[in-house]
Amino acid sequence: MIVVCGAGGFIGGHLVRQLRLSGKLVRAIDVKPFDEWFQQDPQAENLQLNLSEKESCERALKGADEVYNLAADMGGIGFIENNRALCMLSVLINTHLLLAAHKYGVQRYFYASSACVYAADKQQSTNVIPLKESDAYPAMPEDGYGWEKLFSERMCRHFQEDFGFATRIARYHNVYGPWGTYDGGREKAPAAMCRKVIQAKLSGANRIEIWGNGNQTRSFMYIDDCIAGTLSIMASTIDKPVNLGSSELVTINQLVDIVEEIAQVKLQRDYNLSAPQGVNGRNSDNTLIRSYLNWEPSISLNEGMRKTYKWIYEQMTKDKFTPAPIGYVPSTSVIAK
Ligand code: GKE
Repeated sequence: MIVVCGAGGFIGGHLVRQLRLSGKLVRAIDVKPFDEWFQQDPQAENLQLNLSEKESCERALKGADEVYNLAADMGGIGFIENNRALCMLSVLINTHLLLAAHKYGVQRYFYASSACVYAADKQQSTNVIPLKESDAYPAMPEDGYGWEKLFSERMCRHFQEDFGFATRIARYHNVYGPWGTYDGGREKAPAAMCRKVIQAKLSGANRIEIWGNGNQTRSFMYIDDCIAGTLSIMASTIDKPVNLGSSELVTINQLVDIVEEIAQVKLQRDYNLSAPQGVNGRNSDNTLIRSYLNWEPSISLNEGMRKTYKWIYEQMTKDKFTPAPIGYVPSTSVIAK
C-alpha cells in the first residue's frame, strides 16, 4: 500500500494518478472535502483526514509500505509571506506522520521539501548562481515556510538514522502545470500570469499587473518532470536532500512574454513594487540529481506553459471546475528504475 498525503492538492493529485496508472494500490489523503480535490481517482482509497492530528496520521499509515508526504499549508509568495505561522504548523503533519511511519514499520518515506530552504544571501542577485544542496547552510531560509521545510528535512534525516527506515527528500523548485491553483491567493507566478493574461484577453483590458519590477528570476518545473523525478528519487539510494527543479532560468518579464505569445496578445505591464516578491533570483543546480539518476527535469517552459495556459483557459471559460478526465496520462513516462 502506498499512501499519498496531500492527494487533493496539485502535485499530490498528479502523483496518485501516476501511481494508479502503474497499477499501485494507493490510499489518497487530504484535509480538504472531496469536492475541493483537484483530482480524485475513484480506484484509490480516498480519505479526508486532518493530518496535523496524531490519531489521523496513525489511521492514515496503518498498513502502509511507502508514504509520500506532500501535505502542507502553502502557496505562492503571496500566501507564504502573509501566512508564516500557518506555514510553520505544517511541522505537525510531518512530525506525526514520521511517528506513525515508525510505529507501523513503513519502509520508505518521501518528504516534499522546497527551494525556500535556501539561504537568502545566496539569492540576492537576479543573475543568480544556481543553488546546490549545500547552499542551505549557514541557514537563513524563507521566513516561516522555509524554516519549517528545513527543520522537517532534518527530522526526516534523524528518523532515518535512529529508526532505520529510508527517508527521501526532494527540494521542489516552483512546480506548475494543469490541475493546479490559479486563483484565490495561493497561486504561483506561472498560473497567475496565465490567469491575468486570460482575464485581460476575455475582458478586452489592455494591461496586467506584475508583482515587483519583472526582473526577478526563477526556474519553473513542469508537473510531469516533478512526478517523474519524485518517483525516481523515492526509488533511489539518495538518502539526503536533492534539488528537483528546472535549470531554465527566466525573468518574470520573460515568463509574461511566453504567456502573451501563447495568448497572441500584447499588454501594458503595470509593475506593483509593493507586492510580495520573495528572493531576487533562484535557480536549481542539477549536478547532484544528474550524478545519481543520470536525469534532470527537461520539459521546456514554453511547452509546459502551453499546456498550462490551455487548461486554465478551459477552466476560466467553463462555469465550474472540471476534474481530470479518467484515464488522463501525463506526457512524461516515469523514469524506469
Ligand atoms: N504568485 C505571483 N503572482 N507571483 C508573481 C506575480 C503574481 O501575480 N507577478 C509577479 N510575480 C513574481 C513574484 O513577485 C516572485 O518574485 C516570482 O513571481 C515568483 O513568485 P511565486 O511563483 O509566487 O513564488 P516564489 O518562487 O517566490 O516562491 C515559491 O517557491 C516555491 C519553491 O520554488 C514559494 O511561494 C513556494 O511555492 C515554493 O517554496
